[in-house]
Amino acid sequence: MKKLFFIIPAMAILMWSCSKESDAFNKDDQSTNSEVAFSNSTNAFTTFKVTIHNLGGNQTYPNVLSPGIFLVQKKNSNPLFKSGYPDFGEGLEAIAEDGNPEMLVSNLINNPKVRSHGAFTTPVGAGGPAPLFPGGSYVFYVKAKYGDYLNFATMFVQSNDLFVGPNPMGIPLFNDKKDPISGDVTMDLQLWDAGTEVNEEPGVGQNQAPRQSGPNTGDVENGVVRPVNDGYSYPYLPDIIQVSVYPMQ
Ligand SMILES: [Ca+2]
Ligand SMILES: [Ca+2]
Repeated sequence: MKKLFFIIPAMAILMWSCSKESDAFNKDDQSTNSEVAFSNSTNAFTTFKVTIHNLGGNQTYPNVLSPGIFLVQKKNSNPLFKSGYPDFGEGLEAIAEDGNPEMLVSNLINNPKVRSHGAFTTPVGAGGPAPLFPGGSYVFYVKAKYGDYLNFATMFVQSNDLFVGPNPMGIPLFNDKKDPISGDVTMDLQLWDAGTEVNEEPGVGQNQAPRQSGPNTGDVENGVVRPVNDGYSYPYLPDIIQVSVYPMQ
């Protein structure tokens, strides 16, 4: 997984030099899009297919989403972050600033509020971990039972520390009748500011991937995680991302 550190530099090559697919991506990574720490399989569980699709949008800079974290979490929990509070320091910052889920995947292993979790890293049809460009999709599968919630976070790439995901309580995977949900959940998403790096103009800032000189580069913010509200304009999320959740038979 450590080669994920090269995702953003590799993306810079892809985006600005139009080179062929970078060899920096780890094509032999066996852990891509996998689920870890799942240990309670019974017939009460339903498997869901989750698809994150990059729709592109109309902004002047390419819409790119990053590899990220996904998890099945328990009701009334917020293991990723709490809105209005500082980042927990467990790895969300590395996703929001650099598109690297490695640290957070490791730190969630023993979290009692997390039923299962993993990283989505490899776009459908790609040979290995890579950013998600317009037209591409990440797909992953989770197992859950009534009372479980889905959460995930993917970097809104041409930013300092913004990510896309549901509210910290997640998306309920079952309705009040205990039936699994099925369909588009895009309207449940928000564009969040991790509060860890001072924002620059999106698509322009020199401390943003893919222009930044390296991971974790930029002015420290010491802020809180909250919906982005910095005076800059951002695309309407349903124009740039679509997320669907379907139960498997
Ligand atoms: Ca920020
Ligand atoms: Ca940065």
